Amino acid sequence: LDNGLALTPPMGWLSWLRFGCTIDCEKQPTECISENLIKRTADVMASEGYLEAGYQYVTIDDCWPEKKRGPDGRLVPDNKRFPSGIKALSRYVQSKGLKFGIYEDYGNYTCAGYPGVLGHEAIDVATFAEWEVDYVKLDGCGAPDPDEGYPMFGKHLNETGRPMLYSCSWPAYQKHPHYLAIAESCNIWRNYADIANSWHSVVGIMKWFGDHQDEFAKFAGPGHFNDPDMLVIGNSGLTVDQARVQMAVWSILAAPLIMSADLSTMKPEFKEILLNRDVIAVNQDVLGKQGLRVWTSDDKKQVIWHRELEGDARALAFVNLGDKAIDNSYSHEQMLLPIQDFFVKDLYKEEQDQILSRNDDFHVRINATGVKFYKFIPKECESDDVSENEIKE
Ligand code: A2G
Repeated sequence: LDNGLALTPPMGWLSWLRFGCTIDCEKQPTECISENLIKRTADVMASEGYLEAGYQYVTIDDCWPEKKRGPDGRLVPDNKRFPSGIKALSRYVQSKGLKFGIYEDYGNYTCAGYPGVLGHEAIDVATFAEWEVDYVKLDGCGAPDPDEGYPMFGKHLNETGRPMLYSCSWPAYQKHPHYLAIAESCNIWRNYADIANSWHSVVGIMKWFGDHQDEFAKFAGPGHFNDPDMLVIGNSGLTVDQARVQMAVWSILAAPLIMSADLSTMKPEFKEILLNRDVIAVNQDVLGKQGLRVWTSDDKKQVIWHRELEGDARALAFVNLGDKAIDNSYSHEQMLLPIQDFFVKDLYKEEQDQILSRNDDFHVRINATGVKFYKFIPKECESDDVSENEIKE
């Protein structure tokens, strides 16, 4: 969508994966979907380096409104959980230098049974603009005709004159999505099933994105990106190695980097992954070109992902899906690299910078259910990234 937003994949936080539809604030005061949760999250994002690293949007997913609209037909937030109202909350979030997002569904009800948009398009969009919302996720449970509804809702958004990033769940509810139309109407769009708090789920999404990449990778670019769903990193379901895999592959995919964890109890080893500047720089590369799965071993356990970056550089993720460490060498051809010399930087900084000659294979050792993630910079067009003397010996 050409609205000036999401020129690189949006980064932020969304409540769903971690907090779901927890609504009993008496029993679960720190877990429930409430203004306290959003404020607490915004505070940490602004004060602990997330905003500085690029994470900007704080978005409430499902289960925020009252079950019934107000007498004027407007959506109203649950008055126990959002006593100050949404406008005050968006102001609070914005006062921290962050941006504020909200969720609705293009059906009669949201997936969790809260009021949906059907028949209320104009008034809901006007309400969001009045609340100074910066980001709208529009889900698709019970959507009668997504091909008509999503562009129409987008037109309403546009007519408010307020820039609101438009996140569509449109293709996730279709067998044969019309990606050209989707990319014209939406800034980001969910292609596939919801992510869950497990390695199994992350592996399933990576496999699906690889298997189907020819259908939609080409529609990614500045202003419009495919969305494989939230980062699981920081929750119980992924080990540190597995979290590095998700962060690397999501960066190759030019995917939105949307966290969904309790930032106030985030362990340092996961925070370090989420804040890795070199990895984020791959995700945020200005070309906005989505990377591809370029090689899979016969036993399907080794996978190479490859993304083209500005300045003819490439990011390559060597993923080990198996439960034993791998030692292997790969040819330029397997890695889909042109036959030339490269500077190679390990983006998780376990290894020293190295040089790969045009005549050599590239040797990689990968932990079980882990990744090695490198940037390959063509040697002739030496960049500021790596200078000769940085590469000692
Ligand atoms: O509703 C759907 O399952 C959403 N999926 C999920 O992300 C979450 O918003 C949930 C809330 O009830 C898609 O948007 C594809």
